[in-house]
Amino acid sequence: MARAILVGVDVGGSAAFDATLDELAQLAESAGDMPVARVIARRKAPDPALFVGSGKADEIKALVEGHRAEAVLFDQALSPAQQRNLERHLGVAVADRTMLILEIFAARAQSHEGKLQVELAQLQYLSTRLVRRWSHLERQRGGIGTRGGPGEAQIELDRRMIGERIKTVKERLQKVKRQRNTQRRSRERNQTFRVSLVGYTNAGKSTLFNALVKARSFAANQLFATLDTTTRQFYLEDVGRSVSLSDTVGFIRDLPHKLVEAFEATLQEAAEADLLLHVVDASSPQLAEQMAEVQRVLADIGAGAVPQVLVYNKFDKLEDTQRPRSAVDTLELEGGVRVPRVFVSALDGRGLDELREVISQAVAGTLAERLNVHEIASPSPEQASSDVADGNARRGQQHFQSTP
Ligand SMILES: Nc1nc2c(ncn2[C@@H]2O[C@H](COP(=O)(O)OP(=O)(O)OP(=O)(O)O)[C@@H](O)[C@H]2O)c(=O)[nH]1
Ligand SMILES: [Mg+2]
Repeated sequence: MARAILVGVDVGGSAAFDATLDELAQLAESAGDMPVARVIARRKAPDPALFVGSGKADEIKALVEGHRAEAVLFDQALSPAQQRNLERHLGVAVADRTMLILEIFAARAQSHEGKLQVELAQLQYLSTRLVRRWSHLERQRGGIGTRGGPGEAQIELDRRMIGERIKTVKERLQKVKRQRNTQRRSRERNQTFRVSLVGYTNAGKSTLFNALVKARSFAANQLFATLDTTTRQFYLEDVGRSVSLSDTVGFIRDLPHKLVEAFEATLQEAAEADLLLHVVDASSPQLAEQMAEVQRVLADIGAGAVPQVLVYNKFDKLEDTQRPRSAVDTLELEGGVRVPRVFVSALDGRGLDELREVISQAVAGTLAERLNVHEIASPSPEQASSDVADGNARRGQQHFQSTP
């Protein structure tokens, strides 16, 4: 475990800036680091050389020495030059958010395809930079490590080797993709109704997946616990047929675009689904931002038009005042689309019957009709977890018992 200093830079007062650095801390821990101090900086624009100003850089250096830290982690993306200059200035490994996400992905990938996808994303990231933190990857490629910093000639050589490796990995991925397409076509012939779980990382997708199909998918209080897609059949009594349910990789703010591209095959699962269960952590203070981020990624991967059900999970963690009066209602998304919303606790099972019923209605094609008939006032996303109208759904009269 490397002792790490966390740095967040608020550039131009961005709304997405997380002053708590809590998510960065979670990412760091998931990547195997131990955060020992947090630093916040504000700038109109990033410094081209060091990202932060030189005064701030010295402050960080003092913290590194004071805490005997081995790494400095930035919540924002660094350019290759900034990263290299910072490593020289601070004398320790410097990583940004993208790098942490890639490390977590690398540690979690299980399937052949998942591993290839992560390797490709890591190589693409590395192709523009050489960094201390991944010196093991450089050594694997025959590089000289980073003591004293690699020379320019070495960097050129490494770049050529990375380029070749990227080509090989891409070819292998193509092959896996062809196999996957064959499997998909056979599924299409079966005309299985496909449901995909999507949502922000740590929202509880795998826990919900397990609760619905009674399987044992890996669920943990870590970011990106799930990387590879798992699919199971699951029987709906109401409509007397099985549907397939897929658990997928979680989304996160500023998910690097290259990464999304690399995970295209995995995310394709979501884009081709007949129904998306968008799982949100209803107890998260960042609920609105997380939902908006997921909608953005969904649009990005071509899944914007797939019918959605919002699943407000972790109901058990909500305060009494935040609890809805009915288990099922509807919510208007940005852009005016009205979607059903179900409150559940994947952990204790509350709301799962209602969720199964909503899925059944989607399979039977009666969900849209239900939405048109019952109009309600729509709360803004900020109020989404507390301001819940009732009596909007056919069985909206079902109320949750308050917890004992
Ligand atoms: N209190 C409470 N905790 C929950 C609930 N559902 C999931 N959790 C917890 O939330 C954490 C994350 O759950 P996962 O199911 O791994 O979440 P995920 O969305 O699959 O996360 P990634 O695969 O990392 O994207 C775990 O510690 C779960 O035990 C719930 O309904 N209530
Ligand atoms: Mg998961």
